Amino acid sequence: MTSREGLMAIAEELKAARRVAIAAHLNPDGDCIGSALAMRLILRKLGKEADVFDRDKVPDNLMFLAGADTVRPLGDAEGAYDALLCVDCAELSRIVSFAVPGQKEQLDRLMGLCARVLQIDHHPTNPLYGDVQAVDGSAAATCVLIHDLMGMLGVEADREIAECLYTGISTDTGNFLQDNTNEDALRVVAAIQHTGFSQAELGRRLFAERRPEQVALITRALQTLRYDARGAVTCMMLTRSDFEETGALSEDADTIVNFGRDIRGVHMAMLARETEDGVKMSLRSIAPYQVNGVAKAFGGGGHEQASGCTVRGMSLKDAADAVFLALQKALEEQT
Ligand SMILES: [Mn+2]
Repeated sequence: MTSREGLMAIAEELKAARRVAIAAHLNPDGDCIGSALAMRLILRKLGKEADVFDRDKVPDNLMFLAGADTVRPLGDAEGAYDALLCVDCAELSRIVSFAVPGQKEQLDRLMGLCARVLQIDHHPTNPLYGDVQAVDGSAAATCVLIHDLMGMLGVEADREIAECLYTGISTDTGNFLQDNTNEDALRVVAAIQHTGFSQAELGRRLFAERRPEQVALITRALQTLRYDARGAVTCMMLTRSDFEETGALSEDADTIVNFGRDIRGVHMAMLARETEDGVKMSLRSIAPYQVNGVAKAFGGGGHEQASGCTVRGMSLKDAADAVFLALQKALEEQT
């Protein structure tokens, strides 16, 4: 089944449904929350009941989306649903953590309430777990597929739906700066312009605005910035007390490594942060240089230009030094 055929089959199932549960993935991002909330609004326009479930809370910066305050934990699901619609979930173990006791049972319970499992996703590794699947690995975001489904359902976008779709597409393409930004993604952005949503306002909320605690954490990380002898590899560090004293959250550190990467002349960058579970490393590079080999050597993995690993049994400084040296070696080998 092509993803278009999958979407058409899902459209038919949804037209016949009265009550739909929508599942987004754990540690939710803009694309899964945007997809789930857009589907909720679309189904409500068709007179259906639709509830969104997520293991985790909607991140602060996405709470402005319509319906964000209705997202509930999986355990809250009550009564029978005609379908469970999984959006942006690359596998069932992305909906709940199978490693945490009791969570798989929660998902099993939710699936038991739902007559059918439908899935819409854009991760090429998706093992196709649903009864009906619409998986398109070439789509920039699940929200692109949601827009196509909306057309098949005969629903017109309004401002609230447009904000959800734009949030998913812009966040999954790194604000349209990543290589996955393609014609289909931009076509959807063009098609929702008439709703009058503000790209400037969304861009500010999603990409520019920072919490004061986050700025304080960035300041501390930048003070630790060091370069290798060629000025081509950078390293930054954050201690647990940096987080405690600034009041910053772990998610506030997520993009700090980019400051080290985006300096002219730098090819590879790393951020080492002390956590309860060892020293967590974020590694970045600029193509064609690759950091995933180093991540793998330290028990981690990821993409060629963005990967990570956790080093245990070493101090922050020792772990950072070891990975910093490994990056310098890797760069030599790749040059
Ligand atoms: Mn996505």
